[in-house]
Amino acid sequence: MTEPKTARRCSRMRRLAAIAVAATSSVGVAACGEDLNRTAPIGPQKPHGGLVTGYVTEWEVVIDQTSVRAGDVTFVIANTGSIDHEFLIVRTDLAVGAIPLEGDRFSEDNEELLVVDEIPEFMHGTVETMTVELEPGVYQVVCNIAGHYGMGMFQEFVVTA
Ligand SMILES: [Cu+2]
Repeated sequence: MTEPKTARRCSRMRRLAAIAVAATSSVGVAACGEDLNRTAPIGPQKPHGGLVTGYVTEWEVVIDQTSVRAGDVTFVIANTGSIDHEFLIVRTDLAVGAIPLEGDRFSEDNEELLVVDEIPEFMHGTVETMTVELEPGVYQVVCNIAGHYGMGMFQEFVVTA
């Protein structure tokens, strides 16, 4: 039977379409849904990953959900402040806000953390989007421009299996 193969491909397309829908506005994706329902009577699987929207400003990082399931996670982040900021995803078991500073920022070479990905410094009044595949773990989303982490630009972020 070729049905499982079709379902798998469809599921992947649905996930990609879901991200596109969330990140932009609306695109029709009905065709796959019917197919999937027919081959998977227990109902469509919840897609992994997700969409996180938020903003950076003086002096905080705010996101609309602090926990998502592992997978492709799209961040849509606005800089609503009056100066430039950046948005780093850091995997670490260090307590939120407690990454040791060297001077006025933390070392991104610190062995106790891993900068998984980042939206580099971007202008106030602009919005940036980044999609990153995240494994289960504890992360912090932060700004590490000189002085900013110490001023409070961090937020815990958890990825579950
Ligand atoms: Cu900043």
